[in-house]
Amino acid sequence: MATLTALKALLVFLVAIASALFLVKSEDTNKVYSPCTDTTVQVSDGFTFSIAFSSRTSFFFNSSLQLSPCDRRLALTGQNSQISVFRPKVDEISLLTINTSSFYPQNYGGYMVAFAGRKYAARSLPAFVANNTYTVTSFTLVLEFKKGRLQNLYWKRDGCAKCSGNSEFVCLNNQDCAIRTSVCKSNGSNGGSVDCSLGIQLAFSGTDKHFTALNSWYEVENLRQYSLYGLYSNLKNSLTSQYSKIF
Ligand SMILES: *[C@@H]1O[C@H](CO)[C@@H](O)[C@H](O)[C@H]1NC(C)=O
Ligand SMILES: *[C@@H]1O[C@H](CO)[C@@H](O)[C@H](O)[C@H]1NC(C)=O
Ligand SMILES: *[C@@H]1O[C@H](CO)[C@@H](O)[C@H](O)[C@H]1NC(C)=O
Ligand SMILES: CC(=O)N[C@H]1CO[C@H](CO)[C@@H](O)[C@@H]1O
Repeated sequence: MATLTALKALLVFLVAIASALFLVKSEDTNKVYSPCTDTTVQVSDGFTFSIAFSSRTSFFFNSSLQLSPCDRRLALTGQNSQISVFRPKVDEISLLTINTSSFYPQNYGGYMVAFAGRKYAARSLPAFVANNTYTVTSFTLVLEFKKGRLQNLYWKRDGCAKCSGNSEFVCLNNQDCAIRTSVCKSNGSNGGSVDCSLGIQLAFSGTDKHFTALNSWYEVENLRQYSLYGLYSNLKNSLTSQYSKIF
């Protein structure tokens, strides 16, 4: 009886250690939840950044200088724009989705910019998403860190590798594979049956605040950019297999 009690105690102890290890491993130590505040992160922290949708010109101050949407001089809030906030885990491969069943990017200027930080403000170049003729649904965004601080955000293009051989697709500027907006549900009652929701594949590169290398970018590159869509069941039907379904 005594040994049984001891065994039970040992088990409880082991379980406690196991959950403590688990907690340590998955703990999010980043207390910054605003995309317009500076922070430094480590692997397994959450990291908050944002994507703004607006016209291309609205991301430029005085028509020439591209500023972060966090910069008040842009006055994006006074414009026709929308903001989405995300908090992915650092160095974890994530696929962000923006459902366009009630949000039409073409009605908000049709371009997007990813951004985070204030004093160390980083922003991507504006990427074309949609107008009444074309919609781009697949993107890869690389978040580059140095000692845990975000340095750069950039769109990684694949030169339309997935675009050839389908007449409903058009390669825009040798970089984005676009579908005709007229076949998208997001073109309202004039539209077609395709769910043209946006998929944004994230990848992390550089180093975290303990100089640990962030490797998810290499994983994405080696797996090939779009193979991951198949792992996400709700997107499998909407982003990739839909294409073969309708053509
Ligand atoms: C805006 O740009 C013009 C010419 O490009 C320049 O003369 C002017 O000083 C700029 N204004 C500001 C506030 O930077
Ligand atoms: C978007 O939302 C609609 C309606 O809620 C849903 O039917 C559709 O599957 C969603 N698309 C994605 C990609 O999650
Ligand atoms: C839509 O965007 C494409 C690519 O940027 C451009 O070539 C085309 O002229 C645009 N169409 C309209 C109606 O704005
Ligand atoms: C809601 C919406 O974006 N409707 C557009 C559907 O496509 C036609 C042209 O193909 C546009 O004129 C509509 O504005």
